[in-house]
Amino acid sequence: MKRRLSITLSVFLLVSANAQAQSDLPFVVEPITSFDEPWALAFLPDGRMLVTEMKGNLIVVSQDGEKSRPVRGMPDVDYGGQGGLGDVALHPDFAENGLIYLSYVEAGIGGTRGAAVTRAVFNETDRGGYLSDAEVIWRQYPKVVGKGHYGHRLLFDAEGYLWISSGDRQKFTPAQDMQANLGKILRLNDDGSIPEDNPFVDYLEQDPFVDDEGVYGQIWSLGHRNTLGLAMDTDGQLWNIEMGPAGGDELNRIVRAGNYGYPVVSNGEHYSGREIPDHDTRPEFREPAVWWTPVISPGHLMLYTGDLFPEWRGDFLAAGLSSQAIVRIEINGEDAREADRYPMGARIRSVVQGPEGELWVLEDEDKESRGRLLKLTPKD
Ligand SMILES: [Ca+2]
Repeated sequence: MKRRLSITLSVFLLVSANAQAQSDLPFVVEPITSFDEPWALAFLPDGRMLVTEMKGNLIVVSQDGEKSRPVRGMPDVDYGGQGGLGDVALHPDFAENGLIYLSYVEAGIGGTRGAAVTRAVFNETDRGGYLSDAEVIWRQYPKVVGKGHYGHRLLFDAEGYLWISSGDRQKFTPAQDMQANLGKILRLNDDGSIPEDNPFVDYLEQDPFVDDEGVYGQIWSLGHRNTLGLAMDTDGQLWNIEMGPAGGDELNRIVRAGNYGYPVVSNGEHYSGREIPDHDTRPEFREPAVWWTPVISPGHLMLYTGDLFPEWRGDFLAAGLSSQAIVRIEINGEDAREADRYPMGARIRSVVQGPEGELWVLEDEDKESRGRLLKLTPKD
């Protein structure tokens, strides 16, 4: 009897703690619908959204939660571990060419895997739609065994370049290996070709011992672990947010040809307990603008530019998985700092700004996190 009372009391305290946290938030949280392990969300010009589900489905969803059937003609996705269908991005001229870009995991030979990016025309129908003219424009190289650290976020900049984050695939050293495109941030033309002004297009001339065919030309920056967020600030400067190992999540201002030091340095340590020297021991590598221990586990990064939360304009919002929060980060030139953190009570996979400046949030689906789509609007 006593025990039951204490359980009842605990539940009551939990519920009221949650209610307390919600009442402190500067926004109203409205659950719209839910998905099967959602990963990414992108707005169509008409205000509806494309949502990816890790098992391989792409769904069109309206702002009131009406979902289409899965889009047909999708790539063959290798689902498992941290991988499956990943990001979705619209071509800057989507209204004219209908092109969308999808990142996903594809299987290789001998149990290997790697991320890939396909672009295809999205054809809408009453029931959902289908992809046509699909073409794989990028692949992780090399494919390796394991199911983690794909990265594979996509971002178009104002000049129309496609940025891809490529994770280290939990293999550490590829992040410093110029013959791999793992552990890098890459800059491509919209068809996957290499921009002539990328920093390492003439890398062969710098190192005669590397393969004469390689991925050098794609590379913009290196020494990254697992970048799950890419965003431009109001000046058009690229930043990334990446998962650290045990400790040491990083927000970095990404400069041309910059080396961010992983796995040589990190403000975290290996999960095995083995130490990794901190950033301040090796000044030749670029230090993070912000780092987090304990970690926030960033799943996504966006720049807020809307009118509904005017005091947040020019700030970044990061989706927090293990931290179960949205983290607001103020940018000031080359510096940044965590300005606030909003507890959401679930692992947050992605935060995207809607057409009116409202926020659309995807929860992860894992344990108590239910894969819901949430709409956030200001509290009066
Ligand atoms: Ca360290």
